[in-house]
Amino acid sequence: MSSPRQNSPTSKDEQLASYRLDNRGKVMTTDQGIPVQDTDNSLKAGARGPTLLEDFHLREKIMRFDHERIPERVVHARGSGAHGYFQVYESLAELTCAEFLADPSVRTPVFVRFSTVQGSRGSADTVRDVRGFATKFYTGQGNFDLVGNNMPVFFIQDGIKFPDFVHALKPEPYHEMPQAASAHDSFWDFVSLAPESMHHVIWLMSDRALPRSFAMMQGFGVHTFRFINAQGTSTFVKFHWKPVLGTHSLVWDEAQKVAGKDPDFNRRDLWDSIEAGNFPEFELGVQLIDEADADRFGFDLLDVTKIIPEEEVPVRPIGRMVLNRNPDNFFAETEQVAFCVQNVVPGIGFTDDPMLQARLFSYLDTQLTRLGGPNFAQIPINRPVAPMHNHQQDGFHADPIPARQANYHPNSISDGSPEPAGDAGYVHYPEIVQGPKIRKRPESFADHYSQATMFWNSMSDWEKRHIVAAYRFELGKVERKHIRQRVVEHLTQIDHGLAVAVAEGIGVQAPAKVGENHDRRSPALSQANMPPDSIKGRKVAILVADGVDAASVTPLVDALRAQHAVPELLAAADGAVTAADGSTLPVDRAITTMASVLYDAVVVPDGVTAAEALRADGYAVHFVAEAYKHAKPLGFVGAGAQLWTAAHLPTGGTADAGVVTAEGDGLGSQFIDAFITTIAGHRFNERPVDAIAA
Ligand code: HDE
Repeated sequence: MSSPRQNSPTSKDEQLASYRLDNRGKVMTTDQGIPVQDTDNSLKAGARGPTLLEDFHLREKIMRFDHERIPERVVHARGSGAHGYFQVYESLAELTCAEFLADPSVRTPVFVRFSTVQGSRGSADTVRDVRGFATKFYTGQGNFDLVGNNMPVFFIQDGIKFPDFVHALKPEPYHEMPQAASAHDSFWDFVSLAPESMHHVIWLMSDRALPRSFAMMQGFGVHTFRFINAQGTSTFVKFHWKPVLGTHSLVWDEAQKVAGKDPDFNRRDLWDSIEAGNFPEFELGVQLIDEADADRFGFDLLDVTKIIPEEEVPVRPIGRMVLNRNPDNFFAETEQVAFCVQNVVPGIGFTDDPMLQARLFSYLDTQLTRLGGPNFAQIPINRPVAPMHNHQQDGFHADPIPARQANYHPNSISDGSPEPAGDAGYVHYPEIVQGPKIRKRPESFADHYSQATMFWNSMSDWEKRHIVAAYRFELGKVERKHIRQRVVEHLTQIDHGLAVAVAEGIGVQAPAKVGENHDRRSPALSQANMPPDSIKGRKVAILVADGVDAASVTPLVDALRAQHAVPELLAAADGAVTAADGSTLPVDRAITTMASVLYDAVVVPDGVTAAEALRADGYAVHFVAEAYKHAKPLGFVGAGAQLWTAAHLPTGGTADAGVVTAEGDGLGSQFIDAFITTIAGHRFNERPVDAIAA
């Protein structure tokens, strides 16, 4: 069954449709197609007697159940997928011979999987972590997999260190704790012994590690790739995904609570948005660098711990991706999709980045264990829409039936077919390489701190506060003091003030100052510089009780819905409330089944009786206080303002930031407009919230 608001099906949708299984109105059979008499009672010798081995349905049913699990991904185990399409704005033929980037009229089908890195398949969505952002483009020239993250750098410079890094990051091997968290000794031990990680670690300590939604985070190809055009000219390229809804984050206390209240928070948001027709959209952009210019940056483009600041090389928007269909089945699609970094189409090539090179092996290799053999490309979600012909054969689960033909090349039995395409096929960029075989890191990879400093310098005050708090939280969970100390010794190389602020919170010696902060910054890195966006997909809780003023609810609900936000009425019990004018307002959720952390904004409407009932309900008062603490937009209408007082919220100056009020004579469009603008502002981190007990 497809989603209600799906656009016209892509070639991939059509291909997948032929594999769709529809059981409705059908007779139950065994895997062999034999009709089943009864699936609730096993075959026994007498109703109370022993079960008979003869019962082939019982044996098959239990056998299939016993083998339902496959190994979860060794990293990025927890993920959520969506179908959609990508369309280029204008031909990029002068840069690349990739056909899907040449024709603006072509909609290339895509399947995207967003993921966390550390946690197991069943772990919570809102942990502090990097998010995977992997896209499979089903192009007419075969599959192109852009397997990126929501942060533009990586922890290590050489893929050979990846197993060590992941072992240190994952739960510690003696007791398998902690789950889905970097706040433990082995992670901080490793990163403090591998200073190349410092740039990525500061990103991880920032709010970028807590995306509000998969549709509100950036994506990056991370490595430098190549575009190669028809003349064989290569241009270095960095890929960027920019979310149309803007880049927005949760705050850490909120993220931790969401992990308990709704561990599926990001997954649910993605699913619900697509079902509601609020399709997540991303713009694909590229930074293009002539190979001849590659040396001008003061760092190495092959070093994956570095970014090219957008102010130095602007991101050129090249196309748009829309995610408009939820998968039909989680296992068949999201779990079995096999992204492989090696999957590139003509016109896109690799560089010598040693991380990229190691990945070219790993992704192909890991699927053998994960998907049970070499034929994983035949699983429907992995099949290209481009035709597939070669002499690779057999192995577990081989689908096609090569019909009476030669299985080698060259041959004369099948007219020599299939024939390689020659230069019309994929041509590896003929880079000239030479050098002694050595295990060495180039000198150009040696600077581990200056871009971490640039990131720190580029943050607003509240972003800096969040970063310091994150280091303090994480290091506060590290048992060994010498590891904490070693980390702050690195931080002082980034910024002395940062190191001192962190040291003060974790009971270690403040390190000495080593050199001056270079004061370079890249404003594009700060979320504070990203302008407010639409309120599409934002969830708004409206707290109601009997006696609520319907006139301060209904127009607001209508206005929010018109902007594709998701207002919900919450009351002490599910069902409906009776408004002051005697009308009935349906309740969407009982307040006790939800929490403020599951909403972006909260409104308390007018109505004296309702406000009195709400202020006597500790859950409702806490709801308001917590939303305030988490810097969320709040709206109080008329008597609803009693909740502000009951929650002991401060007033005046920055305390009022993001709080919209209206007098009790109904809802003017002024309140609605102001509230909508406030929701678009997302969070008001300048509020003084330390004293709020929530
Ligand atoms: Fe991965 N990574 N990775 N990685 N990675 C995997 O492949 C690996 C790296 C990324 O939704 C695995 O199919 C090595 C960077 C994403 O299915 C595995 C190295 C970036 C996903 C693997 C890296 C990523 C993976 C596990 C160092 C950002 C999830 C299952 C050389 C550019 C894809 C799988 C999905 C998954 C190996 C580093 C992103 C084990 C060896 C850098 C988004 O093959």
